[in-house]
Amino acid sequence: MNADRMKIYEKRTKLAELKLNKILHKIDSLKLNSYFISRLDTSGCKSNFKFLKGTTKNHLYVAIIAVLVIGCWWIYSESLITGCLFQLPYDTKSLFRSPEDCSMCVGVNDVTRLSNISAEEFEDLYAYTTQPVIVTDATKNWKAIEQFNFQFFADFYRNDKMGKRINECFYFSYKSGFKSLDEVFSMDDERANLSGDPWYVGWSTCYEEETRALRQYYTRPYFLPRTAESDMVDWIFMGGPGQGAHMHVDSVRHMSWQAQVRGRKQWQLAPPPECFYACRWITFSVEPGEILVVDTNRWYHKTNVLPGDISITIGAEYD
Ligand SMILES: O=C(O)CCC(=O)C(=O)O
Repeated sequence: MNADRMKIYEKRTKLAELKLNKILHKIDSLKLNSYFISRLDTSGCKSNFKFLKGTTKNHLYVAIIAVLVIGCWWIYSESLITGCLFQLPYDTKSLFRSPEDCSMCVGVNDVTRLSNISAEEFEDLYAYTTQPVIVTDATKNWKAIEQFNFQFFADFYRNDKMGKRINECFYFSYKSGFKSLDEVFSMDDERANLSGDPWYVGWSTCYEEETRALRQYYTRPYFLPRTAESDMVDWIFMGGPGQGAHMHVDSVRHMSWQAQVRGRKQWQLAPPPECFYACRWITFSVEPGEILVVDTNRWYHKTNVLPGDISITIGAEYD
């Protein structure tokens, strides 16, 4: 700053100081309280915060209200299908997912039931689409159909087969109250036989040897595309009638299949909230021995075990 500008600056500061003192004296002599001071008309004052003035300020308010309205609508529409206003932390992912192109669900009104389909045809028509499909003849000769039950998994995880190692990867307790697979396989016989408090749990395999050991009881579904790979992780869901998974959307890497090894389970698929007015909800049940293929990353889904046997499913992702 040069000397002249410095002088002007000092002069202006002095002047402002004098003016301020004058105003303070006036306020003092008039004995005004803070309420009156706060109501003084300061519209003549110059402000550097131009973005907060006049129409621009109104635009800011409108923008804030619009963001709030859109945010509330989004949370509300998510809550319509999930039944909860907030689901933290697992489902927060769904709040931040990018909006769907509703062509994923327009015209998809039901599940398609198939049998005796070649891997090529399945790949061309269904494998990577959003059309949910049930293949009815893909678990023939699976030992799992005969042998999977509560006791099988209790022995598998508690006894020698897994070297007493309890799985600690993904575990979903739903409303069971069991905090770990260890607790699941320590439940009393009454509850395990579905005569006590209802329960439903899900988990993924964790170790290659665990997946390999389980895969001796089932094989890769014959209809999957020949080039499709599955990683060494399988998913198991097990529990009694009236129980199931709450409405949610997944954030897994690939498409997946799920075989209904025992029991019957009802599925409800909901379009993403932004497609509510363009698409329909779909409800269907999967019977023992059937395999469901559905894109759970795009369809919101909820399950409910139907009356009768315990429901046990096994599934995996494929690319
Ligand atoms: O099978 C179930 O009950 C739930 C399955 C599920 O939520 C999923 O695969 O994402």
